Amino acid sequence: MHDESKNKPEANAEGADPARRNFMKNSALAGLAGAAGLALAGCGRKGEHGGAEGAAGHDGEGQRKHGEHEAASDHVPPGQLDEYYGFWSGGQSGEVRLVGVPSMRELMRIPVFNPDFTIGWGVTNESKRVLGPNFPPGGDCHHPHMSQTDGHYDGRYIFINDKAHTRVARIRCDVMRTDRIIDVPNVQAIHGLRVQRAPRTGYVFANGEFMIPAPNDGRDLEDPKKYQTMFSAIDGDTMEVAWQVLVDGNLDNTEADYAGKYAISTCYNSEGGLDLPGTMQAERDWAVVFNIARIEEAVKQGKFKTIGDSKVPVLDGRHGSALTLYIPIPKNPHGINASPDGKYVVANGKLSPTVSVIEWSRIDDCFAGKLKDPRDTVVAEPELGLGPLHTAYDGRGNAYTTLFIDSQIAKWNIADAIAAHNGKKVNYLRQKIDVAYQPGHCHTSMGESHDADGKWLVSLNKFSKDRFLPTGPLHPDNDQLIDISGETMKLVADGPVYAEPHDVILLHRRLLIDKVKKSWERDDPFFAETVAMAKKHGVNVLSDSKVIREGRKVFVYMTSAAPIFSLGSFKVKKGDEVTVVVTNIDAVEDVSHGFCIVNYGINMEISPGATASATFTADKAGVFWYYCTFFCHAMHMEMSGRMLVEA
Ligand code: K7E
Ligand code: CUA
Ligand code: CA
Repeated sequence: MHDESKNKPEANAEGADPARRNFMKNSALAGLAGAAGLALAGCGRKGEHGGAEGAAGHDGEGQRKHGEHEAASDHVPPGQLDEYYGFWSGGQSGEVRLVGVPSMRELMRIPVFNPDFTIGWGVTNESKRVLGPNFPPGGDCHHPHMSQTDGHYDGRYIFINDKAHTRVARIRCDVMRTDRIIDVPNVQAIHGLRVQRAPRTGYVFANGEFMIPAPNDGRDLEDPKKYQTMFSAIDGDTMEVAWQVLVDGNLDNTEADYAGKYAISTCYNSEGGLDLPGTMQAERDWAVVFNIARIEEAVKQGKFKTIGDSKVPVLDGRHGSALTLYIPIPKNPHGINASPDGKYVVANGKLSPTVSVIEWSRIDDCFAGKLKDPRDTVVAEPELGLGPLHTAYDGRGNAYTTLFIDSQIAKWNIADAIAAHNGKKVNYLRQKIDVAYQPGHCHTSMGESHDADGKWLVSLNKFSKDRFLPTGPLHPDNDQLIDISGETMKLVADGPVYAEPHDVILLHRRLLIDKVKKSWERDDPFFAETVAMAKKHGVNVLSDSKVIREGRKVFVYMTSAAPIFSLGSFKVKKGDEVTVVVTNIDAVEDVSHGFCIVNYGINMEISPGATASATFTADKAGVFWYYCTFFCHAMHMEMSGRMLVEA
């Protein structure tokens, strides 16, 4: 179905056997369509190379034509810094990872929804204040997005969704730590998540994916017609849900414009189906646009209801509402991505080989009544290949769309796609490059902002299959780095990753390099509550070593300075509730300590300037050593002490 001989040398590198590529493609097709016993309607290809005849998509030719351009190197010499920081979603691991680009070196992991013993996330009181007292065992995060001001990344926060437990989290970029996690009421499974770009973030937009009864308290179980979902706007400063809009259908991915006027979400289940075939009935589902000014006005005028215990204003944005606009899109659309020039937003067809290019200004016209048919907001619908999922941009007018089933990325030109839509004989397809294998998101450097710089593209591939040494039945994902700085895309590197990064943002280091703190400030809110507790006990955490008893509660205060804890031992009684508070008074950059109590399930990281605490019940009598877990000093092994628990 596809001439593999055109593959560029890098795609034919060792291990990328064309026959296997076809196998992957066919099995993915079977998985998508076969399971439902349905053909991929509308997926017939006009030619070998998608919809464009005589395509420059024949990338072998393209490469010869522009052969001067050498692929940029991913090599970053020892001691040199990467030019970009990537925030990788950790998917069902629940964490976020900080990765250097182009080296693809992992710099840090930031626990978000997952317990993490390295830093005591889920162990320390400070983390439990973020996670909540009864935090669930993990999360499923897909979409990390940095706060913006006027369409530029502003380096304040990363926001990320948790599909598994219907939550949204915020990560502080100055200390790379999660500082807020909230539950979103009235919906189930937050999937799509984006930030308001202008005037600033502002709102964080979050899609409730699955449709449920309202309230979901046991009523209407067998009455799917009553199931519904909502679009939520969260105030990114207070982390409170500002309002919710009830929609028809479900909600998949979401995106915001560059003017601060709209958010837009894809819906793949306009049918209200309860199973796979049920969601694949309609040739078109839709993208729904949310008119932010009108919604805010409706909230002000009290045109909302509330559901159950939640106080969040819920507005009706179903068909016929003045708050929303439903734009028909083929078929089961998935990703939705705004172009960095602020003019367009592209809905990716998934079960249609097309993407739909929507012009924001025509959405203005639609809401103003100047355009009657919402479909008239679609100014191009280029055919790109099988399984378009997500689109990224280079800031030079080109778009890059992942083709899940074809295992390719299609580079296409937006202006030419619009011209072709208007009947001009132009070829919008620039190139297709093979990736290994089955890409979900792709992302370009600075590509979700006005500052899209078109240097790098990362393709987040779900399957790695034969690209790496076997790791047992579970394979790593494969993130591929592609140089997009020239006319043709060049595959530069493969990087195995633990499941499952859905999405990533690539930020120039200038956004963070001077803003990230190298030690904690003493008045940091992250541990302010713990310091306030100490103060109430008359303890100065920077200098005092004290054991304070209040009935069955014991508070143990100590400092750490390499290589000693200020308390060599402390004594409690079996059954006491013990709170250990450790303050790292080492002011030396990078001298972090850990505090682990053996056989007690306690470990916490205490970086320079930090105060950390953990509370537990001393339920075992005996001698229990505590020790430092971060190798901090030549005498690190000796950095220890004894907790004496009296029977
Ligand atoms: Cu396509 Cu959750 Cu953005 Cu996965 S989503 S790929
Ligand atoms: Cu402190 Cu090791
Ligand atoms: Ca559908």
